[in-house]
Amino acid sequence: MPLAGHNTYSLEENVCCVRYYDMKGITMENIRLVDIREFILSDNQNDAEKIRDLLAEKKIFLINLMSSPGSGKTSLIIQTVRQLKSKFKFGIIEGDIESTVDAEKVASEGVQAVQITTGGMCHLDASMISIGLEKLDLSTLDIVIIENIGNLVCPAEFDLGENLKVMILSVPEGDDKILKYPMMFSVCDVLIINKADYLPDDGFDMEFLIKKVKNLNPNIEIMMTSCRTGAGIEAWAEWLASRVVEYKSKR
Ligand SMILES: Nc1nc2c(ncn2[C@@H]2O[C@H](COP(=O)(O)OP(=O)(O)OP(=O)(O)O)[C@@H](O)[C@H]2O)c(=O)[nH]1
Ligand SMILES: [Mg+2]
Repeated sequence: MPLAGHNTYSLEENVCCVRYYDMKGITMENIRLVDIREFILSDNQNDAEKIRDLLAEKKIFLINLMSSPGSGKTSLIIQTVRQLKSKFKFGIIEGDIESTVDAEKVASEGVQAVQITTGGMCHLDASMISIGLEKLDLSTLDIVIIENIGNLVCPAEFDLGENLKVMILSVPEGDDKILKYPMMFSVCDVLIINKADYLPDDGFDMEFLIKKVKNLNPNIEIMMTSCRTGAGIEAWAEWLASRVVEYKSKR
């Protein structure tokens, strides 16, 4: 049976969705399907468990920070470090496709920083984090923050051995990202709505967003910040500090 073409279906009244697939001339008889996704994810899971064990032994709290490009990941790391550096020692693993720009910014705050450049891959995986951790002096650290590649899709799938998955959504991105990238919202422990200095914004319906997020992920913590004005940063830092203290006391 030829698979070429597209199919059309109705999503809601008045909305027609076209799902396009371009496999001209290919038939089921000449396709051999090799699903490597499961292998990749189970390998990753093994690496992630090793990281979790290693860091538990050293009482280091690991945060995986994710968002679209430009939502404020590096800015939030800098603000968090400034708020908490008298209490905790930080190490930062920066993930980017190219450049050392973000590692240079966070290192200028006086923290250990490692830049991982993936050269094109759109997410970090646990094997990359293991390499990054080798470059940090773990004996001196309390918290490691991973700044994942700016992307709301692939990073959601990869366990990095973290204790906390945090995502940032910035106000200018719009309130509809929950509809387009539900997986990211469903796997995270914390949602930070950043660039709150853009509020009020007629195009951003906070009530709608929070209702949708809570329906999808009832246990998620939602906080609002502005890395520009500093609003909400203290509350976030205090909340994080209490989580870290609790984690360390149980190890
Ligand atoms: N108005 C406003 N601008 C912000 C805020 N937070 C960050 N920015 C600005 O947004 C831009 C991107 O911030 P970054 O912290 O570099 O964002 P990022 O998520 O690390 O970006 P990538 O690493 O490129 O994905 C910078 O110009 C910041 O100064 C905020 O709360 N309000
Ligand atoms: Mg950044």
